[in-house]
Amino acid sequence: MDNINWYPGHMKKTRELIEENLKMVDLVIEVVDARIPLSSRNPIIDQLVKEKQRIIVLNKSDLADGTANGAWAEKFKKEGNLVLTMNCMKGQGVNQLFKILSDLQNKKNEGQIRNKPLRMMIVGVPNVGKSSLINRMTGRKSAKTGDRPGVTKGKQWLALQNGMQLLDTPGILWPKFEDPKAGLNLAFCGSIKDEILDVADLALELIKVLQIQYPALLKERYKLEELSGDALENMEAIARKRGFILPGKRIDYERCGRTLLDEFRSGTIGNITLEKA
Ligand SMILES: Nc1nc2c(ncn2[C@@H]2O[C@H](COP(=O)(O)OP(=O)(O)O)[C@@H](O)[C@H]2O)c(=O)[nH]1
Ligand SMILES: [Mg+2]
Repeated sequence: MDNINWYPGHMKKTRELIEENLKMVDLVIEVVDARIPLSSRNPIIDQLVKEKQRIIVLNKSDLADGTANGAWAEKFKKEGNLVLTMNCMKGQGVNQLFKILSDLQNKKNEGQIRNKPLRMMIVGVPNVGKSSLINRMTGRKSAKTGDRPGVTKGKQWLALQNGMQLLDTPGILWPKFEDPKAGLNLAFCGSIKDEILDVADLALELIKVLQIQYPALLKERYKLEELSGDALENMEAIARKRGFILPGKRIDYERCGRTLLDEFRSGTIGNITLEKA
């Protein structure tokens, strides 16, 4: 996870750097988390990218709801983007991505005497899978660590096997931390530090969402006969089922919360998309 503390001057600088980098590329690959396709977008991404050709990558699609992935892909397409559903951890979708890129490359060089390589950059908020995507595209084991917001001076191009050029460092954008709902979604998905809320409170908020959006998965995973309308009661029922009980028969909310969050983040509860298209 990128531990960046965003402050206004920092955001301004990032914005300027990204705008500068954008001038040099033919297209932008915007990576979002398929479980929270709205919350995981930078609040001013459209202002930044403007009319530049864009590919939206719905990443971590392996953790999201398949039906929702399709609906989000449709929605983003209707808005004029090229869209791709990917799993950058496993490399799923990389071939389709290269196919799209090669079509764009052909379009760029149509009627040209000398072929110029397609140039692109990857942008997104922290933790959506930008580095994983770079690694998949370049075929390297590990891309650069020590990410910086935007992209700093001394930028370098990574040559892809097909001759295209990718900016070596992704543009790291600030998340929607001013929108409380987006903040919670990002925290559920592990994109911002758990410290904003304690683990038990965060898990309780997650239960509130899941008991409405995915009641069957919640019941099934924790072997609950029925769900209460009250999230705290559900959390306590889960804790009892799992034996998260402290001396004096007190509920171990902390341990229960930790388990719930871990199981949600790893996809163990099921394929879940928290935001509907
Ligand atoms: N399940 C799953 N995990 C992913 C996927 N892509 C990346 N990750 C994981 O998400 C975390 C953040 O990925 P990273 O590439 O570092 O994100 P970045 O901060 O945007 O560069 C890492 O633990 C990755 O292994 C994906 O498609 N599916
Ligand atoms: Mg990274």
